[in-house]
Amino acid sequence: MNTATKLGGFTLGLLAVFGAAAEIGNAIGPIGPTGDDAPHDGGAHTSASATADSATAEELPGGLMISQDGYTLDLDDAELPAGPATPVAFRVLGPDGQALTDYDTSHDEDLHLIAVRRDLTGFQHVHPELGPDETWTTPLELTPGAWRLFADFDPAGAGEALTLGADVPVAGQYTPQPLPEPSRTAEVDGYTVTLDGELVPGSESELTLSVSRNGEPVTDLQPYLAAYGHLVALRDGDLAYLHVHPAGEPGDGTTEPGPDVTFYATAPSAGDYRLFLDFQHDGVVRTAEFTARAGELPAGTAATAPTDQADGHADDGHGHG
Ligand SMILES: [Cu+2]
Repeated sequence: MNTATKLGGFTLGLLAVFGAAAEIGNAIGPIGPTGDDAPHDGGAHTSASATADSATAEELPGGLMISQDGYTLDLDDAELPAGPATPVAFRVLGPDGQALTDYDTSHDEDLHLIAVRRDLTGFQHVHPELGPDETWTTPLELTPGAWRLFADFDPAGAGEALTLGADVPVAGQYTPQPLPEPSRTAEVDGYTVTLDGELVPGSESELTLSVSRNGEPVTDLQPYLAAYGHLVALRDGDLAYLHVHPAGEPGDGTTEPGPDVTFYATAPSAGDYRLFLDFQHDGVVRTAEFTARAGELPAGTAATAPTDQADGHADDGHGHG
């Protein structure tokens, strides 16, 4: 493209602007008070967390650590074989070093296990069984590649859920998949799910997902995990696990069984995220996947992508209440 050469001189200026924006982002991001001369990458972990660890822990997205607040995700195996139903076993170790067996139920389950390959494919959300040997077990469908496992649970009495994450390699040849472009529509098994709302860096925002089938809004979604849907959002690049909660519970009068399911989600930074919506209809749980972008990416190209509103298009089937 010859515009590129024309804009050559301009690029340096842009780089300076983006640099400044990155600085601001970093300053706003974690905590604020300590941020004078600590280098972003190196010293930040140790110095910032030492001065204000409780505050830091709350600001950090979940799922980035294998051990947090005294709890550790302890996988039985350092690597796993590929297969359609590979047995996976793990324990959650408590502050006393013993396997944790007492949990407060959260979203209808004591522990939620999320498995995803690091390229954000292969998403699975399962509920392992806690055996008498204090070990959680479940089969997972694993393909070759680098996998990330998240255990999302609420230790009894702790009053707060925790998400620990651990890497596990699956041997074999594979080709990492690129992240799909941001999209507001996902198809799964004949269902169409549309996404309304924006992820906003650094603050909570409302996301509404709308389920239809054959152009008809679905109004008889079934409760799943104490809501009419369950949403997991992971940040592209490091798989930070976002805090997401549904608006209302089935039966409390604030939420309907479709077609709209509303969530509140907080994106910790600008960037791309992969959203995984689990919903249940006709007795089957399905997952609709979206890429969503929070804020502006310093990519120049994406912001002006020619995917305007398709207004000229006949917009039948939309927005029936
Ligand atoms: Cu779950």
